[in-house]
Amino acid sequence: MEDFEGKKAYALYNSFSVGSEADGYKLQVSDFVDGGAGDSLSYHNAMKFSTVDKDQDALSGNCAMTYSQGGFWYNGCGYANPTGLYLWGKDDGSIYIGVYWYYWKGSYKSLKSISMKIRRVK
Ligand SMILES: [Ca+2]
Repeated sequence: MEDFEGKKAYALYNSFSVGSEADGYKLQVSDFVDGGAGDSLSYHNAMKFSTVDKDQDALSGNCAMTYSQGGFWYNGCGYANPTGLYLWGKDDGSIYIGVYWYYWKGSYKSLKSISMKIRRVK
């Protein structure tokens, strides 16, 4: 991930998998290794994938609709929001709608980019 000042960091998870459609695309993530970004994804472990029109989060309301504005494995709601609104580095004023990774820059500060890369291990 990268911020608008050109700083970069990453978070590595040695175990990552996504369940079937029937299982709500449930996330299984563990074995975090810090690349400077901190661990914002473990909070989302064992959550199903939610979107505006498919609420499978742990909040009584709908995270994707009310706060995060994206699709993700929302819990109640999230410490990571890579598919949030693109706010060009602006602070979103504590409404949690931007692209953020909480344990790196907080949940108000929107990042320039977050990408997820997955590779098979033996
Ligand atoms: Ca909900």
